[in-house]
Amino acid sequence: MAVEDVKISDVIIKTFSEKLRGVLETDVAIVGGGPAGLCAAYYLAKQDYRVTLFERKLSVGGGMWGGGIMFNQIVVQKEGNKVLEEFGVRTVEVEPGYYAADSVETVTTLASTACKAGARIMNLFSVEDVLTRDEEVDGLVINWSAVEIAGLHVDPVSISAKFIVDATGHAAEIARIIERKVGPKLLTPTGRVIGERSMWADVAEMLTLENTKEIYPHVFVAGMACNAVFGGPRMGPIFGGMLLSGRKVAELIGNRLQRLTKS
Ligand code: 48F
Repeated sequence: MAVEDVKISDVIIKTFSEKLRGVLETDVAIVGGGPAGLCAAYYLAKQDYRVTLFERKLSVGGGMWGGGIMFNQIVVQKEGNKVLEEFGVRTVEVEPGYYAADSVETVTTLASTACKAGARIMNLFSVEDVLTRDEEVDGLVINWSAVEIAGLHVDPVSISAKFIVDATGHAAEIARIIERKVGPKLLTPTGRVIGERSMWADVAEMLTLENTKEIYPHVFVAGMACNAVFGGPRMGPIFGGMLLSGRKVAELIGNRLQRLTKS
């Protein structure tokens, strides 16, 4: 059967418009499609919540593709390995307690599993602001990354979300937007983003998980952004903390959504 060029366009425009309209109201909006964001998306979608993940770049995966110094291998510890096993990523215990995985297999499996569980992944979108009612954050302001990159003067659109996850990595962009625009009212010791410290993998892994929490009413932080917000160290190419943080934020928000449904 011959295919008509204009019909191909029509199918794309029709289905994408439906997809975009479908994310206007979401239970959880995740900003950033690195390992923490992808993991959070999967565990929330698995609980049947409406989850939308916005990723600025063409591809999701964040800092995982390149492993360490572009050697496309990642390392996780025992707890992180259990998460990878749940996703079906193949790992090898190279030294006791040090598991290695192929970074490309890991990213693609996390993304595919999150999509198949029902998470909607919107790549090429940048979150440029939060939506506020007085001081309450109840959504996000989104625009095409191409608009941002080209510096075009084009207005964004908004989406509403019951909960938001800042999984933007080192930049902690959502926390910084709230600090700048709403005020120094983050749930950190100073009310501000404290800023990431130098490399110390052991402490960083522990603190990433410990600091996966609510940083402003209805706004949570996950992954490397936890360390930027709460002043934890960075950790290099060990990714267990990212995966466990994504799973933890999904549990925390899942509990809150459950309480909302009951009340
Ligand atoms: O940086 P990233 O991979 O964050 P993560 O999930 O994992 C951190 C590790 O990759 C690594 C590490 C582990 O040892 O230290 O750095 O915490 O992924 C963050 C994603 O968020 C996107 C960005 O393009 C990246 O893919 N992002 C950042 N700001 C925005 C955004 C924004 N405003 N809107 C949309 N996407």
